[in-house]
Amino acid sequence: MSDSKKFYITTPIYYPSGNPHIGHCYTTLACDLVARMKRMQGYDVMFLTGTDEHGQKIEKKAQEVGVTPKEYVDDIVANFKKLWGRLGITYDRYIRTTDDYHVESVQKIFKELYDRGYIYKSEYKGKYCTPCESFWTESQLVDGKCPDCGRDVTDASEEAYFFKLSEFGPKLKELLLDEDRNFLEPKTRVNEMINNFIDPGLQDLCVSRTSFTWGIPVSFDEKHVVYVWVDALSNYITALGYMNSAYDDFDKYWPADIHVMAKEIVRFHSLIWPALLMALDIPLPKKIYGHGWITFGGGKMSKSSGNVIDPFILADRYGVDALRYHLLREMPFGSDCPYNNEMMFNRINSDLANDLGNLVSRTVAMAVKYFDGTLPAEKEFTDADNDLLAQLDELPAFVAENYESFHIADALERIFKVIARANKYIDENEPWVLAKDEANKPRLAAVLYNLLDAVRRCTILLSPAMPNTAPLIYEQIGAADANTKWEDASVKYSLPADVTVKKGPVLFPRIDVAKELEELDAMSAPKRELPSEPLKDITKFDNFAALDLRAVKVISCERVPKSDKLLKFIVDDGFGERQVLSGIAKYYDPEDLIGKTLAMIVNLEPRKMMGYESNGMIMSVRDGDKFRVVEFPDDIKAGADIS
Ligand code: ME8
Repeated sequence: MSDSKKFYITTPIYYPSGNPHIGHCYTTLACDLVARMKRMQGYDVMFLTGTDEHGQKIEKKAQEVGVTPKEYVDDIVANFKKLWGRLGITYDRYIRTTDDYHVESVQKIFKELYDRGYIYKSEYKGKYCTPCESFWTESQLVDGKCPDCGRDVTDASEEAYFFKLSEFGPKLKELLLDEDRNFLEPKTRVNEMINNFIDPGLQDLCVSRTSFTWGIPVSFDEKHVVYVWVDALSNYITALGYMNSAYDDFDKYWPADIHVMAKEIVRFHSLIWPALLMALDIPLPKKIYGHGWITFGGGKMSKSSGNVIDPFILADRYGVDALRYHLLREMPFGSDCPYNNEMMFNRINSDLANDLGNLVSRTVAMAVKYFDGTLPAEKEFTDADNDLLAQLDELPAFVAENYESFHIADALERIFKVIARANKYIDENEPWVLAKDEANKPRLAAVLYNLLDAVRRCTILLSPAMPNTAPLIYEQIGAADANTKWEDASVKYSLPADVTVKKGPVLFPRIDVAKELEELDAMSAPKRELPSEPLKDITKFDNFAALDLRAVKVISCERVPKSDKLLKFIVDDGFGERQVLSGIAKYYDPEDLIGKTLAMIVNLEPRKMMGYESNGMIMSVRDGDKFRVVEFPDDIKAGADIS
């Protein structure tokens, strides 16, 4: 295969600090769509995704749940891979930054940059939270305090290595402004990068830290670990075997055709990454594309915002292809897109069930009804076919261009316009009227053949978005699996003249929007953990009024000898002292209760326990399998009645 027929596409490597969500799905699906199209066009594709597994955040998360960072990420990486499997993502390689070969390469890259004079040792100054052992920048602080624990931070510094990013301003500006190159899309991001970062002056970048250990050690100074971006960005070349022997594809696939990501990390990819590559004397990637965010209730959907809609549930309930289509169809080029389930259901109903599903089922049903499923070879084509055919002819180039430039929603919209045109063609040509007269059979056959061929051509173009649906449609329209090449979408009438159709199941059942919304709501409502004691029967107010509930002060408290359950109290009930027993010895040190103001039922009949008389009952509340006394503040007087 010639060099020009290779295509290298990447997603960001995601942080496995939490499970993947719909936001990660969009980038990965968009790349999958383009990778699939390129393969259909005969390209040798390398589609890379993976996970960015080092750093302080992951170190802390692992600590919180009591596992090693590697154990922590292993679990989440398994979920990423499971989700990509479920969504039919056809990545060719999955890189983990904890993979040995990546670690080895990053150490070599760091050393190389140091040897070339682009990395130097200095001091990192920041705001330090001592209990969290974390450095923060001024902008990360929340009200001037540690964003993690809310405590005060102090000015501190640590030894660190820096990358001379400041040297690259002019070259980066030239790169971003190069009209022929079109390095960064969408164009609006170019101005953002220049106005906000390059023109004010790029700062050198801190590339090592000593305040945490979960990272790649700097080979020549082991108390440092490589900090974030040199480790993460290098994945795009280490995964091809750059400075390691795990793979041997660097010369074949580099430079990347496109790095895809959302807008918040465009800065790193369009400034730091090219600067690192220039410093290493490596060719730059051809393009960076920063799409918008899938938002939810106004903010970026993220692991920490707790508003994550479970892609597994959506795929299981509505089908992988419906979910794929919806996400790809909804996200406009370069801007944000709100996610909500109702929009998805409406989209499935209108585009997939109504337009595409109906076109396929009506066309196949008519071929069965009027020709027993096999069209006659004799057909009468007329000028009435021209408009539909012209639209089909223009479609493949438009879709290819727009898929490749990540105007995916526009491409899909256009395909569905042609599908709508085909539906209209049915109404214009009224096959049910033609069928009434035997003399019209050749015309009727031509109408149905045009429709089947339109379905075939549109399905080829849709197949990168809906890879599971395409074969089902091919089967129904008698195209079998012969139509998997992109160029077949440009070929008119490639179905056999006597094509045989086959009725199949409904492709996209209509969704009852109100009912589904209700069911999803019920699923996402937080599950209540019911108390272990069920509610008792209703009782009369008098039964309550008969109980005398008071605040009492604990004068003394000690364990009952030979009992591991009972504590013996002397309490002041406001009128005098009395002795009372309570079965809470397992949960308290007696000394801790002395002086406390507790709740007590004071008019229960006296009872003997372990030889001691108990005059009343101290009230406590269940806390899991423990009990805690009900307490009042100190200023509540002994004997105060509780109602
Ligand atoms: O930034 N809408 O990892 P990350 C659209 N490890 N896309 C979204 C999204 C949303 N709501 N949420 C996430 C990192 N994404 C680094 C990257 S690359 C060398 C290192 C997608 O787990 C989108 O692609 O925070 C975004 O850029 C990426 O996930 C951020 O993933």
